[in-house]
Amino acid sequence: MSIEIPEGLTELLQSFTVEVLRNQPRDLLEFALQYFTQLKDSETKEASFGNDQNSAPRPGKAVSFIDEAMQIDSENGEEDDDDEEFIAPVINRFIRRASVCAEAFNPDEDEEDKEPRVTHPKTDEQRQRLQESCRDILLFKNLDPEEMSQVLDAMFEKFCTEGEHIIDQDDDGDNFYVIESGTFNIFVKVDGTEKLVGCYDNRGSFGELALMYNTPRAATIIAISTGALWCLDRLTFRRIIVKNNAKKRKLYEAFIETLPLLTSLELSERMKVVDVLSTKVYNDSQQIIAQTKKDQEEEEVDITTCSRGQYFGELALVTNKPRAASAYAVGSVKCLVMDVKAFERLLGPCMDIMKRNIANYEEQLVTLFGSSPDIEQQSA
Ligand code: 1OR
Repeated sequence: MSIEIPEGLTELLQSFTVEVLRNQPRDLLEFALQYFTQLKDSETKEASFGNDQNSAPRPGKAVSFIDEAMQIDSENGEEDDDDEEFIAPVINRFIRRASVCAEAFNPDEDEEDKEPRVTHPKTDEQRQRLQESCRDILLFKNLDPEEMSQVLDAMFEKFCTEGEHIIDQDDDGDNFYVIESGTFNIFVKVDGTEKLVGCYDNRGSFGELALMYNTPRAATIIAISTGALWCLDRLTFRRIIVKNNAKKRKLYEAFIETLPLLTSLELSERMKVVDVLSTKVYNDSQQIIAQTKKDQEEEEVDITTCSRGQYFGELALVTNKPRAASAYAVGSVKCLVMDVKAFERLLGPCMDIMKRNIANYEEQLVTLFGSSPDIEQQSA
């Protein structure tokens, strides 16, 4: 007699087990009660939360957290949230496919390590193009040279035609993709209808989520031009990238817990933030972000200084407008950086805090100049 395992049971028990192991609760029954009640609550919210704001495709931008040995500032602003004129961006945690299991990898159960290494031979010219395409891929940034070289060896080229489905939502994950050229639309099903939520324009990467979290594909990706992709197979991705992320989680877990911005996220969501962060180091005076459309004649004015645990670079992503200010390193600075797609996917629940802080920027500018035309425009 065969017994049918209900759909979702494995993932449900897996994610519960992960949370138990993480939290080591003394009263397991009480913990289970809380865990499943919360899960049910968020499912109810998911069902009732509409998403009618469309996200325009955006150019490559990133948000940075400062991770530098300085004093941690307390959370800004006590004032109430008044949502009137602020429109949160599309990102809606409730419409994205729930990836129940945030636990990416258990290094002790490293069955993938026993698999033979994958190598796709390449000409010098191919390898050069590949290296160039992978230069800004955040998921590769924390790899050591040996790991990076194994990743490059394993990658293979795929040319695509206009209209080709590279990934279909709900399929199993096979490869991770790095874009060399071409434009690709991102669709996510909302109430059974496919909705365009973004676009990759000749740069970036996709297809990491299903491989990282062992979940079905969270979006459909369709080529809207001819294009060239570099693909990394699932096993190599897990053996190197996911394993590396496990190390990264250990390294940044404590720091992430101190960030006021992320307090609205659940633990598993905070861990997903760690998974997409990479580190960037800047020397004294080096520019970190550049104000767009700045009048060359205009002199720059020092508005504020951010320190450990604070963040910047979110305004342009939240408002989908050009960068409103430049940021420069004061002394040696280490930032944790997240790209715009991950920002949209993961930080929706943190909007209230960002919104409060954007209001603070306006106050600062009004104090300095008597008005804040740029930011008023941006947050409108
Ligand atoms: P994957 O392995 O699930 C589909 O396969 C890929 O689309 C996914 O990994 C991401 O790399 C990529 N939500 C989910 N997946 C996205 C999204 C996304 N954008 C790109 N992918 N959202 C759009 C954020 C701009 C959230 C929509 C609510």
